[in-house]
Amino acid sequence: MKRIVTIQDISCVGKCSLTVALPIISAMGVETAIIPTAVLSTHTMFKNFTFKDLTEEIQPITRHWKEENIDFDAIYTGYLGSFEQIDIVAAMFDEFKTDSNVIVVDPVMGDNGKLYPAFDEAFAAKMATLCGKADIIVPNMTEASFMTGMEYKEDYDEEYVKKMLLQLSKLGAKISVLTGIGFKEGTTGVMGYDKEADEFFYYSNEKLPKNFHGTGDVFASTFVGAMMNGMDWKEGLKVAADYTAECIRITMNDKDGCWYGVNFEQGIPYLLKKLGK
Ligand code: PXL
Repeated sequence: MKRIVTIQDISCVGKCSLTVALPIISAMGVETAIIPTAVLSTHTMFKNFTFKDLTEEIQPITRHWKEENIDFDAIYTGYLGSFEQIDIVAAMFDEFKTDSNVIVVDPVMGDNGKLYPAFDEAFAAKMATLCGKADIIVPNMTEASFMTGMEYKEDYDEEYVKKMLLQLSKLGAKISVLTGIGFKEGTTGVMGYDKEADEFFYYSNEKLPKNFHGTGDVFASTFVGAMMNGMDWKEGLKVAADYTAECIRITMNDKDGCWYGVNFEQGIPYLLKKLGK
């Protein structure tokens, strides 16, 4: 069985970060180790959330793992809370990188042209350095624009997206993926660029008329799980995009669907079918 580690916060209520990554990747038949970087009562879109930083636990945890000779087929990072955490995670990449494992960085920082409350431009510049140490990065247009200095646009064409991917690839990762990209009314999708193969790849779905929090985490987790099931990055993107769309569909059809996250749990059978399980 493959084993991955995912490094991000645990928002106790909110269906994002670890409460999404752990169940989804585990359900895909992949052992999922975690490093919780902080404990929050909810994600930061709620008011008055509590926050306990766990930065000082990260190095003791990884040091113990080294003593136990534990290694990982993938290292996947999501929401990180501070400059110091990024430095520690970067050092952890150096320690746990092997010739065969894959490092995926989702530089979770914002959406719809704005950074989340905890972040500023200096943090985005720091996150760009972590992206430089990854094999694959999966920002949305907002995060990419803050990391590349390119303008955030809602109205863009294929040429602009390709230009942004080329800029992203200069940060250092082999494969750069932009999420939430639609070229036609009523569609949304992902475009990736493999700089060694000099190849672009685009895949789209119907754009559903509602946005939910945590869909980026559902997408990135599924993408990592799909690659751990033997899919290449392009197949992985398709499965992740399809499952994310299905989760939104299920949530919209649920009259009790909540505002703060998607019903990814009820989409698990769909996901497993996609994997042929
Ligand atoms: O879904 C991304 C995310 C993860 N973790 C925390 C968040 C957010 C988005 O707002 O607040 C704590």
